[in-house]
Amino acid sequence: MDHNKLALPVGTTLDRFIMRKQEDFPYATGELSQLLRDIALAAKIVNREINRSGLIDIAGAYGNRNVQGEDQQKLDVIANIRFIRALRNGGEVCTIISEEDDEKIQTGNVQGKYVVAIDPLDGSSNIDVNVSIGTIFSIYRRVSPTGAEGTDQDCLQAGTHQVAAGYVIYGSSTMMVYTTGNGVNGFTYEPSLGEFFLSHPHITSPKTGTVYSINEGISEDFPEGVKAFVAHCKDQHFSARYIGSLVADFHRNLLKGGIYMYPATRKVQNGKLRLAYECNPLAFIVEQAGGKASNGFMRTMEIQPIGMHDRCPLFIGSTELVEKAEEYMAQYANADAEAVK
Ligand code: AHM
Ligand code: MG
Repeated sequence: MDHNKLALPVGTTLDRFIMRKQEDFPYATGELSQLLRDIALAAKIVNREINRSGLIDIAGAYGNRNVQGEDQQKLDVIANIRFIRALRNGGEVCTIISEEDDEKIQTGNVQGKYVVAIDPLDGSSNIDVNVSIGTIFSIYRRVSPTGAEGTDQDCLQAGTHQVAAGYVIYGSSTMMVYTTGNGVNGFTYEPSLGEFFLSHPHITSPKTGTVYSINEGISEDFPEGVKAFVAHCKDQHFSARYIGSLVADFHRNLLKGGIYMYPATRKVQNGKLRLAYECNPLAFIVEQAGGKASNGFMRTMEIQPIGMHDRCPLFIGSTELVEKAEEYMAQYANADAEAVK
């Protein structure tokens, strides 16, 4: 009897995969590996909270208290607490930048060699309506010497200095996708085993696609270059797909081909998305998968941040589509510059 057929192998766990990758670098100390495992553990806990959120709301519907008598907290706040706790306990991270906190967070681990920028739960307006949401993270090696708290300089590095980046999508299944600069791999969560398993090895993004993702409801406020590019997409009979959850829109376009855009608008003149923990990590992933990320004029990862919560326009996805969008942006650059004066 073929025993393999009776019990099919379950595959490679995320932990094992991270360990194997570390063995490829003989001088690696294992700290980055541990840090990735810390993030995966926090993601499992957040996944559990998200899956229960409807039930918790029912239990806490009167007076905003849950069954334990604790005050209800919004899921994005809970996710923030979970990730910060995991990173603090892990010991590898000296400083964290989080979308949920104005100031940088010092973990107290002054020997930690890494800085993490994180959006603990992106797409929060979708939480209450059961639509996919995500966590996005970016990892840098600190530039200041260990032995003291992380500095502004550690936190304000251009995206090209990222050593790893990834996202977790809490969707029809939960997945973690990450890169350490050597390709992109995706892992699907198996809830009954409590493990992420390698399900999408070596993700490569199609060079082009037929999907564009943008909030067209505010198209009157778009720069002329974006209006012209969207008209081009329509001429080509592309499909419009926009969930309003960056990770979900990005993930679909990464796998199937397409472009996601959040341009500057009249209301948000630097775009809405944040460079450190939304644009740069996804830019690192898309480039590693063969795609492209730009602010319309230059490579996202080469932008020098000035503040930790800087915003930046984002055009991200299949290379040919991002390049086409950049062509239109260049063509209308003068008209757009006049319009904002
Ligand atoms: P958030 O960080 O407050 O959740 O906002 C980011 C989200 C993205 O996930 C999404 O792509 C975008 O905002 C949607 O914005 P809009 O509603 O303006 O289209
Ligand atoms: Mg966000």
